[in-house]
Amino acid sequence: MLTAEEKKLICRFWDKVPQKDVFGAEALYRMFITYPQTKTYFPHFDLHHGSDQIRSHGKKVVTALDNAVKCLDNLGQALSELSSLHAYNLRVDPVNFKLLSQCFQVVLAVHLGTEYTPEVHAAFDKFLSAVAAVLAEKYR
Ligand code: HNI
Repeated sequence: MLTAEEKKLICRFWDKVPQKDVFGAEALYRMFITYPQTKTYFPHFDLHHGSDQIRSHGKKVVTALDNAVKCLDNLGQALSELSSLHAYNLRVDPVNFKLLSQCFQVVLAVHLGTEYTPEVHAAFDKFLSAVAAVLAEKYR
């Protein structure tokens, strides 16, 4: 459960994050390089750095996160369709959500430096865990 203080931190921070689409693509690329097993879900993608598919998918992921930040009080409903998609159609092993979350946080830390304070880091980590929990909740 996110506290009221954490929700405030997440919203304030997310508002200030520049070029979110680029960050989404960078997080995906990092995931593919650091955890190559994640590439198995994207056999139909060109996984080279900066490819159109990585850029466009990065944008989709970030748009979903943006929507989630706007619905922190009701993540389950906000992500319900995506949860069904990942569980029933894509069948992504839920361990992978943690991997993408971690990569996304590295991207934020690299680009935002001191603005990504330990408090923001902690709140954002909790937020991404909550998103991952919703995306994985229909697996059983
Ligand atoms: Ni995920 C499609 C959001 C984690 C594999 N994913 C999507 C779409 C969104 C999305 C949005 C596009 C849906 C649509 O077209 O209707 N994915 C998210 C979010 C997270 C996440 C918010 C976690 C924070 N997805 C992951 C992970 C994997 C993953 C960790 C696998 C390693 N996702 C996929 C695949 C697709 C996908 C595969 C379909 C891609 C395509 O276009 O064919």
